[in-house]
This record gives sequence, structure tokens and C-alpha cells, in this order.
Amino acid sequence: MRTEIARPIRLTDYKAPDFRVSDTKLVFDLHPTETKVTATLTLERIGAAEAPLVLLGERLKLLGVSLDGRALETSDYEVTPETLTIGDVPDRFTLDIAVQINPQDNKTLEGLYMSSGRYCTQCEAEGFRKIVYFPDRPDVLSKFTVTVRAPKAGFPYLLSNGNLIDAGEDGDAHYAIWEDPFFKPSYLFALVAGELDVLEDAFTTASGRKVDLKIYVDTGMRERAAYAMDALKRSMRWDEEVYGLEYDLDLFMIVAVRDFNFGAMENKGLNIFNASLLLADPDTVTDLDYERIESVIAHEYFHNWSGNRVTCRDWFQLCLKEGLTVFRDQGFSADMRGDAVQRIKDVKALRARQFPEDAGPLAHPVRPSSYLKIDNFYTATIYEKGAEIVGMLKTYVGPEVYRKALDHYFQTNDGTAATLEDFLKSFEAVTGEDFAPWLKWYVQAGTPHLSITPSYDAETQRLTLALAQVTHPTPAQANKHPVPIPVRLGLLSEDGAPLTFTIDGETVSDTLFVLREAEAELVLEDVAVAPVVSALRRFSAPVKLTLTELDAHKFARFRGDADPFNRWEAAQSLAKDLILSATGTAAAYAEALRATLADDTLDDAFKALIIGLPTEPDLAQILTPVDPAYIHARRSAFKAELSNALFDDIEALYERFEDERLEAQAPFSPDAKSAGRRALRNALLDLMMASHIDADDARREKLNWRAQYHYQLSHNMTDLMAGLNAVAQLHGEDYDGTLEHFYDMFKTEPLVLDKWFAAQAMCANPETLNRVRRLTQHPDFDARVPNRWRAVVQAFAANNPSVFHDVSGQGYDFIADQILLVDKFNPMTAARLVEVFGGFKRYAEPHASLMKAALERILATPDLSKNVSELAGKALA
Ligand code: 0A1
Ligand code: ZN
Repeated sequence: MRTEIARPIRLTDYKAPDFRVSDTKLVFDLHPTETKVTATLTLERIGAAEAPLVLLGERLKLLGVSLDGRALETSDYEVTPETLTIGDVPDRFTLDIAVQINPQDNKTLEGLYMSSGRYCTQCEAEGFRKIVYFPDRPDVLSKFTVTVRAPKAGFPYLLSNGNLIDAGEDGDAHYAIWEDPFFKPSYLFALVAGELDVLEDAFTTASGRKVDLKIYVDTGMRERAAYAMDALKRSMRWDEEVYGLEYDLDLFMIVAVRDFNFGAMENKGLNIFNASLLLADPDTVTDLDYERIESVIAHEYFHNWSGNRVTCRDWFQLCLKEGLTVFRDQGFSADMRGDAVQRIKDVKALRARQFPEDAGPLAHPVRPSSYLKIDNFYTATIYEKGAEIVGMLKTYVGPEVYRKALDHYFQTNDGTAATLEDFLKSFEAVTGEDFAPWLKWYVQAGTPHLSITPSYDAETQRLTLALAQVTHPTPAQANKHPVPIPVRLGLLSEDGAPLTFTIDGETVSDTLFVLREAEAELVLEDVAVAPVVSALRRFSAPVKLTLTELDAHKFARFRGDADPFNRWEAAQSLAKDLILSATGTAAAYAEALRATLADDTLDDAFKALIIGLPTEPDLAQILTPVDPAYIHARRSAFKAELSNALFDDIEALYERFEDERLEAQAPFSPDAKSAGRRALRNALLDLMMASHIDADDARREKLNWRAQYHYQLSHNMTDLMAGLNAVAQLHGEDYDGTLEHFYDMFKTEPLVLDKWFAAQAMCANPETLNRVRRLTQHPDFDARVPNRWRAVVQAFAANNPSVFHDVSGQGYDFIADQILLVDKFNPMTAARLVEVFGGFKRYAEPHASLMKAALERILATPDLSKNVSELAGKALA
């Protein structure tokens, strides 16, 4: 039995709002269990003359409503669990609404809630309706003035969006009045009140406006906000230089909170961050955390234009702001850390999360056509595939025209709620071309398969490439159409040197071809020798490529493709083939890797990436039916073989780094080059550890010693975690003692304890199944804190495939239990885990049946939330 009857929201049902809310005045009297919120709305009819006023509200206790100062009788309006409707209203009027809410008991972390004794809000996508009745939809833009009142004791800071225009005292209480001069939808509203430390700085914009920057954190954590502040200033400068976009208020604030469902939120002038994506110092976070903090700070800041100044007409257009903003933050990170390495990491993430989503029952277009809960659509498809589409448009039109199109987009849509059509219209305006074919990328789900078959004629020196695309059916979309696929390609000779060719009368070694139809032929002239084809360079389109080529050609690209992305890609592709073919040996692969590691022209971060073999989930995507135990065994064996073949080289390289590290003892720096060195050294350690399989006693002892040494001599969290993971990989006598040592060192640091929990949950030893159960009983475990819950439960389900997919089905049972547990109080976070069961039909037995049974059990549970029932239902369909 399901309690909530689900009615899907459809894009085709979109109707413009009937009322404009030109002005919104809010007054908050904060109280943990009885907060009073009053809203004074200035309304004007813009729709049908007879249309009633329908406001949205959930879990609100209505205290009173007045229209133009006259208190309404209960017979004047109708209240349902989701709406407040006033049937008879004039064309222009003022409405006063008073409600009472309970932030302390709000564990959904949506609307107004309490975290570490502070009040904070999360309103995207539909959280504002848990604060007060309002037309809570992104196309109603209003000017907000907010009064926040709270006791002075315990709540010295009272923050909201915009500029502080007044503050004062009122007995034991005090208040602050904030005014945001920019019209905004309710999802960008924010409020924070409580005890905080603040790190202050300033930024002068290109046009000379001085902006005060304030980052608020837990008391005692101010120093740990310094890196985020630096990243913020770099982001502000970058957006001016690269997109010509300046910040528009005199104040920009960020607040870090511990309890947060997602990563961070771009509320106007008052970003709210999950503390795990803001606080940083060398002793408590890794290089990867520094990298994420930098990119999320940029992402939220960039939303000020792509999201806030130009927002979305409806939630179906979510990727208008998210895809574009991810593309912008990826560009920023590439400029900070190197394009090739950044591109590889972005594609890895796309393939790890978006490709499986697009290939399974939860596949949906970047612009979906219906949903039950929009929270379920903050997906890799909307974010990452959305970013890829913007990237393809840029590749297609070139950087200068792209910038013109974006200028046009921001200028013509500023202050409005726009659609994807508006975005494409800007490309049409600056090129005069029809961009309608590109809309297919937004409305069609599924990853296109691209095949390229080259044939070379030595006599005519002509290379003919036959290209074809096909997209397989996805749920509710049986028929697919071709999409425009930009294919960047180049040629090299078998010894790795770039090879020129003639196309359109020009001699080049690299070209861009756009495949628009299902099939096409591309002819390259003057190709002097039988070439190696390097196609889809820099991953020029988010497709699955099958290139007909010899292994020798892949090795040539592994050793020397001029496109670093394809160099990495060739290595990955070879490794996948070798691992999955039961007879593949690592010998030739090891030789190519040895040459790569010795290549001084490559940077350390790139080498670290190329050492990393395809992950088990990567391999699961290409093996049908998926056999997790086989994948785990084959990958471990291949990695061990590689490790043995290269052991002396990797050990020597590792030691060279170690000597340098000990000699220099330079203070830690999170910059890209230093991080790259640490990444390479830690990747070498990881590869060395793989040789423990079938190792003799001497080797085993050496590895134990190395892992311990690495752990104990580390001076920063990056190296410490690498050491801990090495110890975990060996899973020997030292494991428990090392974990205990780590715990004792960091038991008062919640963000580091999250790492301690996650490291255990991700350990590939079969013993982990019992361990994760024990961890949920640990005194420091709390399922109500999403960061901690995800550190154990999500880390296990998403990053420990061989144990999660244990043939007993116990891993599935554990995760199903956890989803049901958390669904009782935080449906949004619980639902995000359902995707780990998504691809069950692709799995071998007994996995498929056991995963299906877990989903069925979830779906049959009484009182399931809309969030979980939507995703579990779709996963089973
Ligand atoms: N707009 C944010 C993502 C976000 C969405 C929902 C949230 O709570 C339910 C929180 C954040 C971003 O893209 O960063
Ligand atoms: Zn975003």
C-alpha cells in the first residue's frame, strides 16, 4: 500500500503564472519549534480574469490571512495539505499571511531547519513552500525584503540575501533587515541565524565595485576557510576575464553547514555549503577535496549569472542553469589545473555516473518531459550530460563565436526565467544558423553509439572513414533520431608521429567533422602511409565509440597520441580488453606504461591518471551479463601482473619521490603541480600494493612495511589516506590497529571521521560486509547526518562493487534497509541511493533476481515517500 497518490507533472502542461508578486516582505520570529513567519505579498493579476489565487505550502500551520488589510474568514479560502486557494481576489492587492513552522523537527533538510544549533534554509527546488504559502515556482520573480528576529544569546548573526539595510535590538532579542534589490524566484531565498566565525576579505570588480566577501563557519574554523576564499576570488576574476561577467551586489556571503542534502546552494548573495566542500587545511583534507572545493566554490559563484540573473522558467529547464554552470566550472578548473587532466577527470565522472544512468531504467532526457518529484532529477544526466552539450556547441562554433552567443544569452535574458530554446536562440542569433537539430540532445535520452570504420587505399593515398550512429531505445522513448555529433579527429603514423592529410583543400593533422545523419562518409586525401586514427579527440562528444582498429594502433596511441585525452583513452581501452579477455596478459601493456612513466614531457598528474586501471564499474558497463566476482578477480589479477612486471621501476620512482619529499620538507601547497606529484607517488604506492596477490613472504613483508611507513611518515591528509588505503588493500594484521590509530587522532573532527568510515566501507575485502553493519552501530554513526550516512552507506554501495554484489545478496539487503530507514525522515537523500539497483537487469544470476527482490521489497513498504517510490518504481519497470 502506498499512501501518497502520485500525479506526474508534465512539461506539456506548463502554464504561465496567473499572478505576479512584485514585492515580498518576510518577517521571521525564530524559535526552535514555533517559528512564526509572516509574508506580505504585493500581487498583480497577469492571467485570466477569473483565475483564483493558488499558493503552495506544505507542513505549515496557518495562523491567519488578510487581503488588503482585511482578515479573511476561513470560508474565504481553502487549505489542502499542499495549497492555499483564495477564490475571489481583485486584480491588484496585498496579502498578509502568517504561519507557524517547526525547524527543529525538520529532518528533511528542506525549508527552514536547524543544524548544529543554527537555523538555515534550503529552498531549491521546492523547499520555500515549507516556509510560507507562496507561488513557489521558478518563473515568479519577486523583490524580497526580509526581517530576521531571534534571541541575542546564541544567535549573534542574522543573515539573509542582499544588503543589510537595518539592524537593532528589541529587549533580549535583536533583528536584522535584509533587502535584495534583484528580482529572484523563491528557490534562491536563504536565511541563516546562529553563532558563527567569519573570515572576511574583499574583491574589486573590473568596473571598480568593491565587494565585501564573508565566509561564515563553525567557531574555531576560520583558518580553514582561507582556501575557499582564495578560490572565490579566483572564480570572480575568471568569470570577468573569460565570460565578461561581474558580480552585482556589494556583499557576497558563504555559510558552511554540517547537515546538507547536496553539495552546496547558490542562493543570491548567500551561498550555503556543505562544510565538507568548504573547509580545508592540509591536515584534514586531501588534494581531491581541495580540487572539489575549488570547483564547487566556482560553480556556486558562477550561478550568480547562469541561474540567478537568468533563471529557469520551470524545473524541466533545470539543465539550462546546471549544465551551463557545470560547463563553466569545468572550464575554470581546466584553467587552474591543466586542460588534459581536467578533461580526463570530467569524462571519467561522466562515464562513471551518467553513462550507466542513460543505459538503464532510470534513463531520462537532459530535459525530462515529466516527473513526480523534481528532487529526483538532480542527476548526472542533467548536470554532466547537460555540460557536455554546451561543450559540443562550443566545439562546433569555436571559442570566439561561443563567447558572442553567451554574451547574447545573458544580455537578452537578464532578469528573466528562460528556456533551453532561448539558449539555442542565442547561438542562432550570432551565427544565422538553425540550431534546432541540437535540441535533440536535450530531449532524447540514451548515449549514442558511434562507429567509425576506416579503410585506407595506399595507391590513392586516400583514407575513407565510414561513420554511423545509433541510439538504443530508452524507457518511454522507443524511436531515436540522429543527433549532431562533433567528431574531432587526427592521424598519426605507427611510430606515433602526427600525420598530415588534406581536407577541403587544406593540409592539416587534425580536423572537426560533424556527423548529422545516421551515416556518413569522410574522405581524407594525401595520407602518406597507412594511418593510426585518433578519433573523438578530447572526447568531443558524449558517445560510446567503436573504432575498428588493430591493437597495435591502440598501443601507438597509448605511446604517443598528440591528443593527451586519447592517449589515456587508448590505455584504458587496451586495459579493458585485456582484463576482460580471460587470456589477456599484461606484458605489452606494462612496456607501454613503463615508457609513459619515463616520458619527461608528461606531467605527474597525467601519469597518475594513466596508472589507474579502469574501475570495476567501468568494466561492468561492457560485460554482459555483469559478473561482479569475475570482474573483481580478473582486474585484481591483471593489476597484480602489471605490478609484478613493473615492480622495480615503480619502486625506484616511488623512492625517488620519497627522497625528494624527505629532503625538501617544504610546507604543504595545494597547487596543481604539488598535488600532481603526490597523486603520482600515491598511485605508485597503490600499484605496488597490488602485487600482494600470490606474493612470497619477503614481498609481503616489504609491502606491509611500505604501507605502514607511508602512513606513519605522512605530513598531510592526502598521503595519510593513501597510506591507510594501502594498509586496507593488504588487509593484514596491521589493519585494525591502523584504523584505531586514525580514529584516536581524529575523533573530534567530523569531516575526517567521514573519511575513516568511508575508507572502511570501500575496502574490497569480503569481511567489509559485516564491518559496515557494525559501523552503523558505532557511537559516531548517525543516519540523520547525510555526510556520515553517505560515508558508510553510499561509499559501500557505489564504491565497493565486489562486496556490495556479494552473491549472498546481503549487501543488497543492507542497502535496501538503509534506504527504508532514511526515507522515514529524509526522502530526498534516501532516494538518491536507489540508483545502485538501477541496472539490475544487466546482471548475471543470482544478482539480477536478488537486486530485483530488494527493489520490490522497497516498493512494497507502506508509507514510502514519493521520492523513493518514483525511482524504485522506474527501476523495476
Ligand atoms: N543548485 C545546487 C544544487 C542543489 C539542489 C538541491 C539542493 O537541495 C535539495 C541543494 C543543492 C547546485 O547545483 O549546486
Ligand atoms: Zn548548480
